[in-house]
Amino acid sequence: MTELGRLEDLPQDYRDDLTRQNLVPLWPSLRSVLPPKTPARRTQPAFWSYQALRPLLMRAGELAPMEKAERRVLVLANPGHGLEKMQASAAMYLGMQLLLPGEWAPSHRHTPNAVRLVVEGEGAYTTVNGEKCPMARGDLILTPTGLWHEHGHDGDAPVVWLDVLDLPLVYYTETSYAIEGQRQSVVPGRGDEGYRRGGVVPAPAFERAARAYPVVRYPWADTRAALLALAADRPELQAVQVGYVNPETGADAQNILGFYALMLRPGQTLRLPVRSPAVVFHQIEGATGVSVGESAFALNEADTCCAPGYTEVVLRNAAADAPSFLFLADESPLHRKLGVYENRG
Ligand code: 1HN
Repeated sequence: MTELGRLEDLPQDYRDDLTRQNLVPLWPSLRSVLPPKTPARRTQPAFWSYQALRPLLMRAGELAPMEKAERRVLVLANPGHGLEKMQASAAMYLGMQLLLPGEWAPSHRHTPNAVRLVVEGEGAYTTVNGEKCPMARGDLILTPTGLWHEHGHDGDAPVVWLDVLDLPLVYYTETSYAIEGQRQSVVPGRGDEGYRRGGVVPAPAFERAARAYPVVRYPWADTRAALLALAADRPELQAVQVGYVNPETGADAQNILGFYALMLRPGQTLRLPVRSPAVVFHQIEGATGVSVGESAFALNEADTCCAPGYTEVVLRNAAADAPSFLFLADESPLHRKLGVYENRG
C-alpha cells in the first residue's frame, strides 16, 4: 500500500486557508479511516469484577438517594473509549443498577433500547407499558425503544441488575432523548405467560398479536431449562446457545443489540468464531476463563467482560463437574442491518 502525503507536507498558509473555510484534505487521513483489512477499534478487552464493584454500588445507595439519582447506576465504562464516554463498545452501554427495598425509580420512556439482566436479590419489578415483570436472578427484561418503564421494590434486600443499552449508538446518531411520565397502572396479561412454550403463540379468536414487543420478560428458569434440553438432545453440539427472540416474528428480540444465553458443558473449551460485532459476557452461574485476543479474564458469578469485534475469543468452563451459564450481548442486529456483519470463522 503506497504511503500518502502528510498534513505537515502542506504549506502552512494553504492549511490555514483550508481551515478558515472549514475544509480538510482527505489524503493525510485516508489510511486511518480506512485501515487495511481490519478496522481500528477503540473497544478494548475489559473486565469488571462484581465482588469488587459491589461495595461501591452499595455505597452509592448511601450517597445518592433516589430523588437525586433517578437511576442509581455505576457505569461499566471501557477505558479504550475514555471513561467519560460511558461506552462498553461502539454501540453498547453497560451499567450496574441498585434499587433498595421500598424504593421506586420513576416512569419514563426514551429512544435508546434497554434490557436488564437481574444479578442479585428478589422482590423488585419493572413495569413495562403496564406489564409488571418480577425480577429474579438471570431474568432478562426488555424495555425497547419508546416503551414506558419504571422500577419498584417490595422485597427486603438490595436488588442489582445489569443494564445493557444501545445508548452510545443512539446518542451518536443524535436521536437520544427521554420523556418523563406518571406512575403506570398495571394492566392484566403477561407476555411471558402467554408465550410460555416455544412453538405455540396466543391466537385468540384466530388473530395473532400485533404488538411489536409481545414478550418483555424472559425468565432465567425457562432459558436455563432450554439450554439443558438442547445440550442433552445434541451431545455433539459445541456451542450450546440460545438467542432471545420475538416469538411472533422469530427475529432478534430488539432492533440494535442481540442477546443470547450460552452453556458450557463441564470442562468444555469453546472457541468462538471471529466476527465483526463486539460482545459482552456476563456470568450467570458457574465460572469461565475468557481469553480475548492477548487478554485473559476469570469470570466468576456476576462478573462481566467485553471483547472488541474481529477478535478471537476462547471460553473455558473453569469447573470439571458443573455447567457454566453465560449471558451474551452483541451488536450483530445492528451490523446485519448496516450490511457490515462479518463472520470470519
Ligand atoms: C435508563 O432509563 C435506565 O430505566 C437505566 O433503568 C440506565 C442509562 C442511560 C439512559 C437511560 C432505566 C440508563 C437509562
